[in-house]
Amino acid sequence: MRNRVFVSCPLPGSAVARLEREHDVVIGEGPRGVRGDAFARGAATFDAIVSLVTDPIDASLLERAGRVRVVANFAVGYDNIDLAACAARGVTVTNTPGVLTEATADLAFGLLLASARRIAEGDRLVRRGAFDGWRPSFLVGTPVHGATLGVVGLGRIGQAMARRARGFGMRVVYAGRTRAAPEIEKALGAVHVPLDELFERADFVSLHCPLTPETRGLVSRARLGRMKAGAVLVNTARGACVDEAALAEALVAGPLGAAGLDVFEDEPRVNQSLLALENVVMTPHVGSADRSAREAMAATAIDSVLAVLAGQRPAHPVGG
Ligand code: 8YV
Repeated sequence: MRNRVFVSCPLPGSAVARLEREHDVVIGEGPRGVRGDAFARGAATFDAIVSLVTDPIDASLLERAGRVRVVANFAVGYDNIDLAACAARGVTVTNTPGVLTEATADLAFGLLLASARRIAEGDRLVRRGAFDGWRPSFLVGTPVHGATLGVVGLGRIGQAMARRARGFGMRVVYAGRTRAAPEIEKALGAVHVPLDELFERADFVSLHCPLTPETRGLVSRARLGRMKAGAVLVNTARGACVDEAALAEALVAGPLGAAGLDVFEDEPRVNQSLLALENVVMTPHVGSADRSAREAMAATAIDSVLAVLAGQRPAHPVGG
């Protein structure tokens, strides 16, 4: 039987064409997704939704879309989805873990290097014609080799980040809800430490945790205050894990030396005080934005929809 599927926006690759062969697909209007007219017009008729992190899936949306059986999030994070509201209506929720691990770790390490070695600042300087000759103390940055990386959340992406750090001759400490298996700790040379100690010991702190009530505001004013002078924060997880106002202050008054941010508290809005700072490198939530990762995310999300609509268990259910 053909079902009706709402796909939040056009997706890369051929996965949506595959879905269209079996079901009727309505594609939303770019970033408006479930807030757009295409969704509003068909809400009561959709059996499945492919959502983005920018689509809030809550009780009131599910009320309007009463036929929906599966919400397949085109992301590994699912903090945009009210899992309890979905469970209450028997709606299956899925995500796309695994396929974006290396891409996200690549960007996180890129932000680490760019913040430490002032790459974006140097680029801006060259472009405005301010490169007026070599000097020993010109644009000197933070050493990466031999420094300590603190990984918050040693899941798939945290581990991929730790592997990159080892390749650059860094020491790795980590903190997180769950302790990694001894063989993972051994392979990565990663030492488990309490969260506050991580902030005190690390030269670089990189966030790889989901946004949950426990991790909201995890990088608080107090924890920023515990960081080493000149330390660097990298965030490719979720903006709301960081108190952005406190971060901006710590970048101006210390102790922070720099930050590399791919995510923001109130996307797509970016805190004005961060925009004014030279020692922040910012990218617009592009952690998973490499071609193969994005095509694999689409394929994974569409496979989940096809499975649930065929009465099968999807490969990546979340929330039970
Ligand atoms: C996505 C992400 O690019 O997977 C996640 O949780 O944050 C990114 O990989 C973004 O969510 C787009 O849906």
